[in-house]
Amino acid sequence: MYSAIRLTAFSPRNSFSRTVFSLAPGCTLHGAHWKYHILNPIKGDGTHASSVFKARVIPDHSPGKALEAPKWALIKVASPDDPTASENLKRECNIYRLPGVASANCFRKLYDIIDKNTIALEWLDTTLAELEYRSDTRTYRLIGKVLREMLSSCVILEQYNCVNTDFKSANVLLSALCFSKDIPELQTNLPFEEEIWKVEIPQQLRDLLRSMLVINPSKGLLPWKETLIRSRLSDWIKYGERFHKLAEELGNPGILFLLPFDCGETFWKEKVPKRERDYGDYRHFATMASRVTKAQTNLMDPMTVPEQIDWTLEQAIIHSQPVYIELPGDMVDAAIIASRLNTPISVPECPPSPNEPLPEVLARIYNARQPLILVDGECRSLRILDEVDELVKITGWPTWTTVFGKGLVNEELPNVYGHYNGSWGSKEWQVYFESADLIIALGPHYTDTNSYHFTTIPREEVSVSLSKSMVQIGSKCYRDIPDGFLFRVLRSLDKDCVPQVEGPPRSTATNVRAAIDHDGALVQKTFYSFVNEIFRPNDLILTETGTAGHGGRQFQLPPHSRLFGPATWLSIGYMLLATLGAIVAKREISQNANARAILFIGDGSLQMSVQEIALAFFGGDDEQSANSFSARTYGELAGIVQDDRIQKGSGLKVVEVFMGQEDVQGALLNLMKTQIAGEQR
Ligand SMILES: Cc1ncc(C[n+]2csc(CCOP(=O)(O)OP(=O)(O)O)c2C)c(N)n1
Repeated sequence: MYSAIRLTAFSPRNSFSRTVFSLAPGCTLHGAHWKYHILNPIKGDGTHASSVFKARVIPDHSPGKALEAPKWALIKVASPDDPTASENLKRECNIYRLPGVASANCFRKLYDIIDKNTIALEWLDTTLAELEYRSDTRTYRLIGKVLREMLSSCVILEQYNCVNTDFKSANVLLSALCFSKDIPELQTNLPFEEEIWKVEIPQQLRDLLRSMLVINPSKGLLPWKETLIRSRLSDWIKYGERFHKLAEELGNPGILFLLPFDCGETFWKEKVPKRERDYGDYRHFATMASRVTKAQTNLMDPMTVPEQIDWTLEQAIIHSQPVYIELPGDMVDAAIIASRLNTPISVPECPPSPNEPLPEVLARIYNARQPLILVDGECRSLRILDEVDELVKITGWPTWTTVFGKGLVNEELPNVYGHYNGSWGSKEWQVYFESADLIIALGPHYTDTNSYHFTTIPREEVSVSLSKSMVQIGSKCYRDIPDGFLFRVLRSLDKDCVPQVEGPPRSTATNVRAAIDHDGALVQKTFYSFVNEIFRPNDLILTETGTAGHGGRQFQLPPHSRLFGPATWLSIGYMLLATLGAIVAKREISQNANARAILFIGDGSLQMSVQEIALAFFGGDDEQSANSFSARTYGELAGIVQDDRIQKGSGLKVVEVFMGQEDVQGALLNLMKTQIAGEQR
């Protein structure tokens, strides 16, 4: 783990020397790894026997020197006239070079020994002495980290029979990542006791700082007295619930030390930082999400944020399931290291399982007499659309989609019939479907909306279903099947053994436009076929819950277009926002500023999120009033569809169409009739 808290290797000294040896800003030092361009001298805390400078590191690109260079370094120079300072610098180097110290994150890195009086060290932005205490969770976390790094350093030094005799806040170096982006101005260092009484902090924190941060070199680390621990223990028990809450919030039981026992309720409510406050527990959302996510993470610590985000996204990619990343309010402006962005998230490959039912599936295919393929919506998240396309083309078998699967196969292929709507569609299709002896169901998603109230789910005994990590043949389930099963089926398939079959007649494409009465009112039954002609390849087409979602099932989609319709939860108001998001993504991915998204939405649903239309105005180059249309008849709609502003214009276009209040079709009509009958009883 990258840590940005470093301790300096201490430099024991017999006397202080005030002789300062100076380097001129602008001069360049040559080290074994890099060159160092001196910028300016650094003012220390007055206790150092050597001079220090900030330097810019000049990378060395010559062969064999490809070591990744940091941006800055600190140059430390001992005066050549001061033998004690030189001796101290030498000792300091020896300590930095101890293998345990050199490899530990808690010590500053030694970059180069330039000569016997000059060394180059890692640059860190500030020290603990310069950091202003704030009563917030980030400061508490920082204290926890400082303590951890300090104690780790003691353990490492102990291996070499060394102790750090120079613990002080000016020697605890911090990177800007540890705290707020604003590094405070240098402040005068007052003696510790005076300093901590200047800020309002819980008594426990004072105790902690006194015992842990201020080390008396002659006495070492002072342990708490047994009597003190006894008295605190009863408090810890008394305030157990508060402790538990804070420990949960801050992710560390170390908060035990910080619990303010000696202050009243007001202090607890107003001063102790806790996200919960009086506004309720924000983590309820994370808890709720935990039921439907594959992985969750809570971004509490800037040091670990990049790894946490990458891991969580990796889980989403591996499992194709939702994940939840929790971003506490006080982390929004935290700086983090961005270097991981250079490496794409890689997903480990799974070897095929020896128990997967490849022979069984192939046998079903070769022996089929009346087969069909049913493409459902999960194929997209299974990332098998190329394989689905190949299977549909290789077999030439009759292929239907579910509602959710619509748009996932090329509807212009001769063996693709469109979406299967059971008893609401062609009788010949229904007969073929219900008497099929093999249905290859790809990416099934059997909700009531997606299966015409469960009436179009294939019979289990004739089905071969491919889901995430599962293959089901009849009633037998094969679990833990690695991704790529359909790919392996295709590679093993002997094309000459695939039976050629005759499907039912395709629907005769009637010329809807010609059959429509020009002056007639717009009706659900023919509206969707009528507007179909506005679609072009690559369009995004979205249909909101309600009549629009049902009607959109009739669209015949051009190649490479995508249809997003309601398939499961159907929350009205969602599709408008989805349209705005989808078109932004589409334009970015396709690098085509003219890519189009077409939304069909009822007036009821529109009201849920209509204000967001304001967003869509950004990027439009025409006057909006010139882009609003309305139609009540097919004649009016035909004129609008042909209008150049619709055909060629850019920006948002709104076409308002009017239809009867109880004008519904298909499965929705049944629902409405049942509802009306129920209300009349
Ligand atoms: C948040 C939410 N509330 C209620 C519903 C139930 N619901 C489904 S469709 C619909 C009517 C939508 O009206 P409109 O958008 O005008 O569509 P249409 O009348 O054309 O079907 C309602 C209330 C829902 N799906 N989601």
